[in-house]
Amino acid sequence: MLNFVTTNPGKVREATEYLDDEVVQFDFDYPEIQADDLGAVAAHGARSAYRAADGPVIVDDAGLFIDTFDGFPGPYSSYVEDTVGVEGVWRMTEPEDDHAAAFKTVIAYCDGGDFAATPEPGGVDRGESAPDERRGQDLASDERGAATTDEQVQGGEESLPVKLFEGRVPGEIVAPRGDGGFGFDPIFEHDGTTFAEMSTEEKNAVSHRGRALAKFAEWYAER
Ligand code: ITT
Ligand code: NA
Repeated sequence: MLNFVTTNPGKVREATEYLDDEVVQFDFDYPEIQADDLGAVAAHGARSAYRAADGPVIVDDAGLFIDTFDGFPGPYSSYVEDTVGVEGVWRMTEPEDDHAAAFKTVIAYCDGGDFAATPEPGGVDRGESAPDERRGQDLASDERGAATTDEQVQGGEESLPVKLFEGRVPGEIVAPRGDGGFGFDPIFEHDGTTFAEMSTEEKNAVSHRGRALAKFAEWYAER
């Protein structure tokens, strides 16, 4: 059994499609550190949640990055959804010439152990990934990557190893369409369709979370 640490049932629905293991929503509002780095937020969340949970945990920290605003709202997406709102983000972007954006997510996994003995998955996206996804791949395949080594030497709570998996999807900010999905899905268009117009399966096949989950699921199957 895998605990998905989130207050967002939409994320759990998406994860369930990927994992053979039972995925349970662990509704634990972990303290989100102020950081402009999704990986750092997710890693910190996974460590604090692991201490409160019974078994392995994943935390997924995501954000909407709008090019013309230099990536805003990015790590502050949750706050912006609550304040400006989804429709408001569309109105902010509409007058701009460039509507390009991306969703990104980082999944952080923690089970109290280290990862040295777990084989890396062979060839997920290998050779055909965009620069950003390659970075995700490298991050995921570095068993003692930035989020673990540096923090391990500090000892204490921060010594719990965490493994990170990234996903990214490019798109455009558009006027809201569709009733599916959650969050900013109605204003995020990918290949002519908003995420809110897609089924969970269709969204997973192209989404940031789908990509990160695919990498995670392949690795987790070996664990
Ligand atoms: P947890 O932190 O409890 O998991 P959350 O919904 O706050 O739930 P995030 O901080 O990762 O999750 O998400 C930041 C914001 O981005 C939040 O407003 C989400 O609704 C939105 N978001 C995340 N993933 C999304 C997706 O796949 N589609 C649309 N919006 C998404
Ligand atoms: Na959050």
